[in-house]
Amino acid sequence: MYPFDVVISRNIISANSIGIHIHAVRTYVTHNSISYNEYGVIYVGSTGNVASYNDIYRNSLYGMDVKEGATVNAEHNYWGDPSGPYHPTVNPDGKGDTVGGNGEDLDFIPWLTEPVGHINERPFAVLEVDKTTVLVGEEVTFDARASTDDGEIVKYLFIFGDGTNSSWTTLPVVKHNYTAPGTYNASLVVMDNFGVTSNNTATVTITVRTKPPETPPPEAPPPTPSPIRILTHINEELIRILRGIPFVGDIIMFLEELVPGYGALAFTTTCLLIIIALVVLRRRRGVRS
Ligand SMILES: [Ca+2]
Ligand SMILES: [Ca+2]
Repeated sequence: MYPFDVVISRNIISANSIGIHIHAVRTYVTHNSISYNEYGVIYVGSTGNVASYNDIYRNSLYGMDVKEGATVNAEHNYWGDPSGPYHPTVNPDGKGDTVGGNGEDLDFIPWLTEPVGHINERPFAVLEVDKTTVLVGEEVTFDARASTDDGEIVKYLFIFGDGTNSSWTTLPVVKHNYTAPGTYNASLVVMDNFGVTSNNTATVTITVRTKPPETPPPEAPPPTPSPIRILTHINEELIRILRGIPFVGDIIMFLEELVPGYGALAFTTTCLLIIIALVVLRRRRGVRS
């Protein structure tokens, strides 16, 4: 298109360092959405440019700038706010993108108070996990589906906080496991269909614990004296006493001969009543005689 060397129209130019860098050519820039770049449009050393009916907004440093004697007629653009672009002297109350120049080499007056086309909003990232405390090697599910945008979220970047990430992926749900114990701040960045990325903080803290050691075999309970052993002990004492008694001692010794060793002890309890009965019987006889 005469008198221009280049026509740039109907593009979405988003999320770059410099959206359009024009050097030594005469350009006509129209009906573009130029947003979320650091610099929207920079003209270097070329004169007679025209830029009209563009939406130029939310470029972080400059919406438009001119360098090395470049000139541009930049009337009738929307700069992100009805108050126009910010220029420190020509329009200090402008709340839109910042413009450079001296007010003549970059002529932005008049500006549009309404956008020409669609104003894209930055996406908002929301990160959710199925659990925040896991063991080493245990799988964690990271879910970005609660993220929002005015348009569409097309890519996700999960940063796991352990030095690894998912790379940009179209999958909104991914799984990851941690190989070492510790506390990890996982985060999420999402990208919309304009290529614009979220800039809100979407983090989740994951605590990873060491696997517990194999459960040791239960310790044997301390030995409790068994009733039988106590009984045996009593019996031993009893036998010692009984041995000293005339006649009774003879019976004991007879029983021990009959069933040697502990067998005799087993007998004693059973035989105790018999022995006592014999003693009592003998005494009665003694009383009678
Ligand atoms: Ca003008
Ligand atoms: Ca968007």
